[in-house]
Order: sequence, then structure tokens, then C-alpha cells
Amino acid sequence: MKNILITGFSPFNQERINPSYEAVKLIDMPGDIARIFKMEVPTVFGDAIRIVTDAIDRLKPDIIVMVGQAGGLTKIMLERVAINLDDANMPDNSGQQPVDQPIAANGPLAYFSTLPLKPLIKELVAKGHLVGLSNSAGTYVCNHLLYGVLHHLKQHRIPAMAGFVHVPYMDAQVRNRPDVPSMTLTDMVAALSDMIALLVKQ
Ligand code: PCA
Repeated sequence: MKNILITGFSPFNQERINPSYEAVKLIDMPGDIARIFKMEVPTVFGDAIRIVTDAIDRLKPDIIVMVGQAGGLTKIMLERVAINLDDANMPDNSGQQPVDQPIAANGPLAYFSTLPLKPLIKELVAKGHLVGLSNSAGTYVCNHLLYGVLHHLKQHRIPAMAGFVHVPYMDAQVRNRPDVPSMTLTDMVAALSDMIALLVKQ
């Protein structure tokens, strides 16, 4: 049976919730298909990578799916790439705001997600989910975590598959912002659950 680690982030930038962890909490899989481990990761440079790579070493997951919020999206986006750059346009939850800093001093410029992105997106779209491919995970804590995890897997020759998914705001977050796009938590959970089920079948 496969072990899967799924992470979401804590709320940041004055939001009271982060839909990524709200959705992760609700993902449900029959127990005989996979063993799912869920974690809420602090939106903090450094700590996010430390906490998730510690969990990887402890839990030895076969598949790692990290989820974060990207306010303003109209679809769920699967990230293709993580770049070796922290460039925060707002402080993280501990007040750090790195600008133009490498994540790993001697690391490669970028890593690609190792999830089967194109077939996954095709199948999810065919099931009616609003899902697309993104070529930039930004330069904030989400990109930082994806880069840090892929770097850890590479350095320690860990054969796990890993990738990152950005979700839009959830509807409750935009009640007073009618022009900002959002998605229901139910739709996010359905898309993420189908995605995990497809990955387990790989
Ligand atoms: N989104 C941020 C960090 C935490 C989160 O949920 C990002 O896109 O970098």
C-alpha cells in the first residue's frame, strides 16, 4: 500500500483561513487504497521546508502533494517548476521577508515537479474539474517549499514523486470582494481527492 503525504499551509496575509489546508483536511480515501498523512505547514520560510522534509524522512511517503493558496486564480493549478529564489513581496508569518535570495546556495536553478502533470490534468479535466498547468509557483513560501522538497529528494536519492498544487480562494474568503474569483471547498476537495486517487493508481 502506498504512503501519501499531503500538506496544506496555515493562513497568511491577514486571511483567517487557508483553503489549502481546509481542503486537505477533508480529503478522504478508502483505507485499503493508500495510507494518507496530512500536515498543516506554517507559512514561514525555512520552517516549511524543515517540517516537511522531516516528515518525509520519518513517514517515507511514495507520493508527496503539497497544496497552497494562490488568491485570484479561477482554477486549481498544478505547478510544473520550482525556482531557486526567495523574493517575498510581503512578510511571512514570522516576519521574514527575503528578497532576491537563493533557497539552496549551491543548488540548481530549478527543479521540475515529478508528478505526471499532463496526463493527470487531462484526466481531471475529463472528470469535470477546473484544473490547469502553471509554469510559475511564484517566489514566496509555496515555491520555496516545492524547491526545498525536490532538492531534499534529489540530494538523498529518495524515489518519491512530489509536486505542488495551488488552489484559488474559497468562496467564504471573498464574501466582501465580489470581483475576486473563488471556488467552493467542495469542488476543491473533489478535485484533490480524484487527483490523489489517480496518483495512487500510477
Ligand atoms: N500560499 C503562499 C504561501 C502559503 C500559501 O498558501 C504562496 O503561494 O507562496
